[in-house]
Amino acid sequence: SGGGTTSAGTGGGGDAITMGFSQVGAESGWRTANTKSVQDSAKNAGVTLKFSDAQQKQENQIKAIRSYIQQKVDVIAFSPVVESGWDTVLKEAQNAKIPVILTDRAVDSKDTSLYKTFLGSDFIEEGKKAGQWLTEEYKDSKDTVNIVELQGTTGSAPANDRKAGFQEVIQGEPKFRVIASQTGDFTRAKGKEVMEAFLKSNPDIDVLYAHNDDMGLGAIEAIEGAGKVPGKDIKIITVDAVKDGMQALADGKINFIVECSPLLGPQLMDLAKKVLKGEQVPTRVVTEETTFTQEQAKQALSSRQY
Ligand code: GYE
Repeated sequence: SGGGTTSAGTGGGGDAITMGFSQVGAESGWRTANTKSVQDSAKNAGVTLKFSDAQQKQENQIKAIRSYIQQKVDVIAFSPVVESGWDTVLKEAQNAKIPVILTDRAVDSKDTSLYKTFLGSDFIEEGKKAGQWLTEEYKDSKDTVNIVELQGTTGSAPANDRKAGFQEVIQGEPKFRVIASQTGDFTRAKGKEVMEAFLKSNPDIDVLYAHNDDMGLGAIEAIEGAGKVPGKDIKIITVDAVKDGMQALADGKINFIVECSPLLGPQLMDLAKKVLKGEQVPTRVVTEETTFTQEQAKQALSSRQY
């Protein structure tokens, strides 16, 4: 081939790494904090970031990944909106010899050689923690506990797993009844809308389990609109622990939050560098997280980063 070509190729700057990152969307406070974490840490790590927002649509993510392959980025990272349907595009990346790192959400591909590692939370564990708080809260009660559930985005790993983990813990006790369960797409608007419908068709709701803070916050508006007191008439459990959620917890409108950390950026940049150096990385990196009661939220609020 022709010598001396001065190509404007992306990998021209010696050690500099170019990462293509396909984000789920901007559906929640968690997501906003996650995007900021990825962008800030790319900057700090000297990684050139090509970023795209898929607006919660898988087809947009597939398009973005294909364009990163075409642009010959050094590494592709993405947070898959749903679990299924990734094999073809991941194969394309593999054939182009571009390593892929999953962040935040998992894929259900049988062929685990399609990605190098998966960095994110254990969503089953989060669902279990939500269930454990509930069983403890009602341990002295024999009455039926009517639960409604606001699920995350249909087919997403956190929706599937937060439901499954919760179910696993409460199913041993017949007094716990999930009387309605629907997706609220992880958004405040949809959480409010679906909760309004729940309240209309179920006069006797004791507990709301929302798969994220934002849907819980939307539901609080619906509950107040129906003349009920959130946190008292209807107890509320959510997941994430973003600022607005923590504030509502401290104010007594939410009863318990299971933390899910969006601050994945620094670890992601670290993993990308290692992968590109050919170093061994663990196939699964689990984020460390805690839970918050109302009292703990009051203590923690001022020091929360997101
Ligand atoms: O809990 C929710 C967001 O995938 C863990 O996505 C993430 C979830 C998070 O929209 O708020």
